[in-house]
Amino acid sequence: MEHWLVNHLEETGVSDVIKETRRLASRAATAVAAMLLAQSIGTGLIGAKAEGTAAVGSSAAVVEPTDRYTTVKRSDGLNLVFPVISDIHIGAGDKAVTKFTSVMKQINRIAPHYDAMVSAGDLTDKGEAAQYDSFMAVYNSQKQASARHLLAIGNHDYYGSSSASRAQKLFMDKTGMPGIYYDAWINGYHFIVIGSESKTTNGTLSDRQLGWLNAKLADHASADKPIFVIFHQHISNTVYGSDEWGHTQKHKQLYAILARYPQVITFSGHSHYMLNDPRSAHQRDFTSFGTASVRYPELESGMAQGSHPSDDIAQGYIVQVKDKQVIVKRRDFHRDDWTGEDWIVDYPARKSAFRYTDDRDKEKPQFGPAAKAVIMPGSIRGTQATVSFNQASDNLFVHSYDIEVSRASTGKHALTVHAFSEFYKYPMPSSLSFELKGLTPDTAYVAKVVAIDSFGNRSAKPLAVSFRTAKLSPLRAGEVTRLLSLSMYNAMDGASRWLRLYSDQ
Ligand SMILES: [Ca+2]
Repeated sequence: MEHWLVNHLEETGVSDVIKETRRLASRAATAVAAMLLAQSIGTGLIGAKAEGTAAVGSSAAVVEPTDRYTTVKRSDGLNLVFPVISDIHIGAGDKAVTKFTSVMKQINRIAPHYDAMVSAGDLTDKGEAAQYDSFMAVYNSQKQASARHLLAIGNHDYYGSSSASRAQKLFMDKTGMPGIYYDAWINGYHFIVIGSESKTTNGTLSDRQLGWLNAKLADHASADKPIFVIFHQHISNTVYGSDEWGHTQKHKQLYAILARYPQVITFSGHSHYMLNDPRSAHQRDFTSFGTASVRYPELESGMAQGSHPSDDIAQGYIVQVKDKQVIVKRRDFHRDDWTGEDWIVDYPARKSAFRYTDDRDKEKPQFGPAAKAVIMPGSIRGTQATVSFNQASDNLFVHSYDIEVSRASTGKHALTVHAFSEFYKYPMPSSLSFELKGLTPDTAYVAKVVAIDSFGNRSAKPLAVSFRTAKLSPLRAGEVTRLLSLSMYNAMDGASRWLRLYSDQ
């Protein structure tokens, strides 16, 4: 198959690809590698024809100038500047267009001369033609015309079409992208965009695409220079959010292909998990960054505050590339400001020098000497009370708290509340309050508050407070009147029609 392809390419006169093919073939040590190589060539150049669809492929392979590998210096001394955003979800409410417009304008102000714009998928909420039109209307009016544009497809971009191939064609027709996977060289740096091939939430990658990626990565790969790989779904078991929202179909194969190149930097979205958390930068065999979301943020489920912080939040990155460093600057677009320290990847890339490893933080959070937990005055009822406490601090990041409530007499566990530190608020509140519900009346309890950092380290010394729930007593007349009028108010809609609230009683 491989020889046939080479012959075919010779006949069609694609000489630089033949050269590249032979170079790669000479490096292919195993039959598996040779197979991947053959697949990669097939996909990159004739895949669309072979597949019977125009929905995949690369336009960059044969049209780039011969000096595309040479680093180009910008006038400001940097080698490359590019914003990375994702999860714009045009169509998800009126706010989507407003926020996208505002983000693009802000980017133009803070990065007035970027070399490329990167978006890691979910351009639209339902992948409908009209949503793409809205997206492109904003994009074309705000984009920097001299820059390159690298847009990835996300699972939501599939939702409006009757088949995957139709969705892919619509994506390409509307955005002008050459495929759902393609590569580009910009200022001498290699960008590779890969794309899920179906609407599945966890992503779908074919062996063909993985083979193509495998071959593309080898093209002039050097530990001196980053290779930027962009896709929608995080690879499972990498960045923050990848455990709940990661790509799980061929994540091991994808990971293994990327793991051969410590200089790789990936950008992925999908989870909408906020980039404040240090786990949004991840290094094990290469570097990964979670890109949060322009449209709306999301966080872990099972927490007291719910998993959707303010809808107004919008985040992304501005990336600066120097000779020996890539600097990833975190942007809170909603605050029009940077957030957290910049993330830095050093080159030449060496795994031993990685800063953002899974085990980077062993230091426990701790409460300050004056910190305390109290029961809010007047909050005690028969079955509940409200605890309030001062926030802890950490060398890196206090992510959340466990509030453990147990019976004072027996020590028996009664309730655990998991709660965010509300790191998504600015400024972060210095103290937090939570209702402790479902308790037994007239019972003594102890509530202990444990602080937890992003890496699971728990404060050694919890804050503790003792309290006793109230005895249940008959309602007083005034209280009955208040509760009744409140219920009646809630039972009528704006047109004063009685709702069904009482009809089932
Ligand atoms: Ca820590």
